[in-house]
Amino acid sequence: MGKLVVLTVLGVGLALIGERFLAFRGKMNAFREVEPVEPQNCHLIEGLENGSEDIDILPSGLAFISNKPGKIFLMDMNEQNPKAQPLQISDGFDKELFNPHGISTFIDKDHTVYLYVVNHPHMKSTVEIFKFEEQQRSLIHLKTIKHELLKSVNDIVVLGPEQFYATRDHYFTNFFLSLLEMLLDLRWSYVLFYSPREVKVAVTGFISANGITISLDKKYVYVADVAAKNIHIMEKHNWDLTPLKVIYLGTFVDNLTVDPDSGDILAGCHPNAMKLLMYNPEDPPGSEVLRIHNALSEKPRVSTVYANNGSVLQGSTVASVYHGKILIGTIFHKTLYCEL
Ligand SMILES: *[C@@H]1O[C@H](CO)[C@@H](O)[C@H](O)[C@H]1NC(C)=O
Ligand SMILES: CC(=O)N[C@H]1CO[C@H](CO)[C@@H](O)[C@@H]1O
Repeated sequence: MGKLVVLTVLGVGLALIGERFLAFRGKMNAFREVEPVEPQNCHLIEGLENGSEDIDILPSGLAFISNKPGKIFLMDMNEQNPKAQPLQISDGFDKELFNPHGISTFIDKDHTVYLYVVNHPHMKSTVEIFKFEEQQRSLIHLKTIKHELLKSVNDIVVLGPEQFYATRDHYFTNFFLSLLEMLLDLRWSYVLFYSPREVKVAVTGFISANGITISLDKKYVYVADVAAKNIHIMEKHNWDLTPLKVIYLGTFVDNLTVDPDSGDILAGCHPNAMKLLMYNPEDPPGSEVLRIHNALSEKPRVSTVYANNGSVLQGSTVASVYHGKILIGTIFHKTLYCEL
């Protein structure tokens, strides 16, 4: 009898998982093709062929680009033909294990630039703080932040010295449980607030919270829920986040940045995520960059800045603009520069 119950429960469980998997596959838009959209004068950036997951551009036009084999590159967006150069990284932490993901910059009162980098050494999550030395083109490692709530961290946005929001993209750290979590739409993924004095979950309820950024006036926080294909807009009161609205984009939204001129949100997206999971060089995953105009207004408008079927750029994760120029990064592929 007991066995029968177990089998029944198992059967129902499997059926449920199968149903969810089919729904999930449907949601993955396996066959969605994109109409090509290309701004003017696009070219690929030399030396950034293995992915450039996250990009953050300083008000001065210096772009930091995090890259797969444990490197951070610098590029000056003011140059006619910008080139990417790897930054020297100081000793004092385990460079062999450096596995950079989301990055965020912070400039203090004395104009010193700090770079905060989400690091995944041995599948754990830490946040590394570096001081940027512009003359030497180097990063001086200052500190490693660890905390039990800092798990499966995807991206961060720095608000002040050692104060940031970080997204946790899935709740379970075990691979199969995290897959199940996504299939079952558990929405246990969250945004964490970190400061030396207090660490807390600021807001929860995401299937998979990914990119995070803040509005130009620092009053609103934008979070991409990649599996839900939307962007959550939240109002910031002290460190609390109050959900305001959700903008559905219908594509897998990865990382977010803000246009420093207009305040528009730029979203690096995966138009056909299934092709990312089942990579086929003959039919590669495409790229898509969307601009959300007036995100805070009653009727935000969404336009396509860039779209490609993978023949030029595969698996776009992030797009960052600087006065009429755009840099588009990818998970494992190339990096594209265009004029808008
Ligand atoms: C992608 O688009 C290019 C031209 O825009 C076309 O030549 C190519 O066949 C397309 N590739 C796929 C896999 O559809
Ligand atoms: C800033 C940010 O969210 N970076 C992420 C961009 O997307 C890739 C792929 O999901 C993540 O691994 C990065 O952490």
